[in-house]
Amino acid sequence: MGENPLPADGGRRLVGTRRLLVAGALGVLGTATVLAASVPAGAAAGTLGAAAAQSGRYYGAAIAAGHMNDSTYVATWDREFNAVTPENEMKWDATEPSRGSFRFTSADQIVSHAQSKGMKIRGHTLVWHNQLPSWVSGLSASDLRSAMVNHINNVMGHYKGKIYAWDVVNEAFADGGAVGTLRSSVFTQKLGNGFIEEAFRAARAADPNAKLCYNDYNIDNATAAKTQGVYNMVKDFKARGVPIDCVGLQSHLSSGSVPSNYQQNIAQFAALGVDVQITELDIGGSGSAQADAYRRVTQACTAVPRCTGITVWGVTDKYSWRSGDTPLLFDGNYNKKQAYTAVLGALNAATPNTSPSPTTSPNTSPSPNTSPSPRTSPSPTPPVGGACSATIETTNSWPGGFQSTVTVRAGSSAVNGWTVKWTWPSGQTISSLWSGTQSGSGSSVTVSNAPYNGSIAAGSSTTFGFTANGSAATPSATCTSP
Ligand code: G2I
Repeated sequence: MGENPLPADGGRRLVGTRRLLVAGALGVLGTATVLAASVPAGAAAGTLGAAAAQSGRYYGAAIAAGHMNDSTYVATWDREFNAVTPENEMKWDATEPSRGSFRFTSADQIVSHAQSKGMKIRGHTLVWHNQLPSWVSGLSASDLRSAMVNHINNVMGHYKGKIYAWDVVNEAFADGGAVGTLRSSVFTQKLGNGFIEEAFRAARAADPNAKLCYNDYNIDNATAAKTQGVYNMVKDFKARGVPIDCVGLQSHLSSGSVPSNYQQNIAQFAALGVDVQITELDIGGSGSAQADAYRRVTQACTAVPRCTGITVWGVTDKYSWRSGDTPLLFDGNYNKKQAYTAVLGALNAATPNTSPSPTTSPNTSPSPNTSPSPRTSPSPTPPVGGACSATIETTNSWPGGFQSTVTVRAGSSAVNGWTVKWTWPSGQTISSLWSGTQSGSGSSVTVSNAPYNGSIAAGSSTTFGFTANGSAATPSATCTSP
């Protein structure tokens, strides 16, 4: 794979040497410059976001909440970019450091700022072997499956309706080996290769309006084995109706290493019926060589209608994860580099994107989950007053099956342990259940809390979920607490 300068682990070895220059007392948040408004026909736009918007695309940057006290950082983000990806704040170790307890403070900081500026937000990332909290690796297979689905439900649920596209699974393919080889991870070891599909199905149910992406590095060269593996997976998902809407090319590159078939690569993925996004672009180098490489990547995206946007992996070289390579568009003093001018010119030269893609993939086959199915009304809310109550909501359905989320809510006092019961009206059977413990069989269902979600504060709630065979139903459920 000649195009990528990074080691086989995606370059994370570089991270140890990376210097996180924490912005010191640079003052309060900058007064944000309002996102550039639309550009009159014929005029060249003066910022990356406004230039990209002319052809219906976005231009984003990875942002770290820890740098938001640097007013120039925030001002540059606000002025130039109309999209954002939280660099680390939505990862599993950040959002669920211990099982079942979720923390969104840092990610929320980025999301609310982005929303206040009308930016698109990319969610990064739900299932990845890296930046995983240590408790995940100790789980049994069934526990891991339930933890993965629960993680997806909670993180996507928290941001439901706010995220343009989610990197559902990140970097699952191996760098060497035969086409289609997955990297060995806790997910492949315990769940098998089907974990990717399981994650995408759960993700569609959790937020039917977010685009669901597979994201990876070293898949920039159209003919490389790793690229072909991802290509085959996407093709297979589309053929079988597994929900997938986009492929993210991370594109951590260096000057002179942009593959000659880079545009063809974007086009070949797009031809499978998915969007393509350049998700983590940075190109090591300087001067005109770096500018040329950035120009080529930009032109490759704008030449393919379904390449919907570009995100650079940081604003300034100062805070880049590979700052020694000076790979970004602004130098350490926030000066525009030659690469910046090249990108702006290429975006301004793009012809309008005439075929904006639908938010999620159209329903192309009768298979489950190819498109969001409307949520049905939840079961009637039982009176709260007792120790706890439970409501069942259908979150997805397909011919012969459905998926539900059950919300268990504590009444006016805290609950320590709960049991939810209901009766199926017409022969439904549960096929898999997560974040709860099922007992009994037949038409009467009994589910008690999992070891980690039995305690619910007064007035708060927790959820468990399941998939079932039969036609979607929302029977009323009872909840008892010892
Ligand atoms: O490795 C580059 C990127 C490859 N694709 C997936 C991306 O999520 C990944 O991003 C990088 C972040 O840019 C780094 O900022 O992922 C690294 C971790 O895999 C991030 O580095 C971590 C450091 O390892 C931690 O020591 C540090 O506490 O950043 C953390 C927060 O600054």
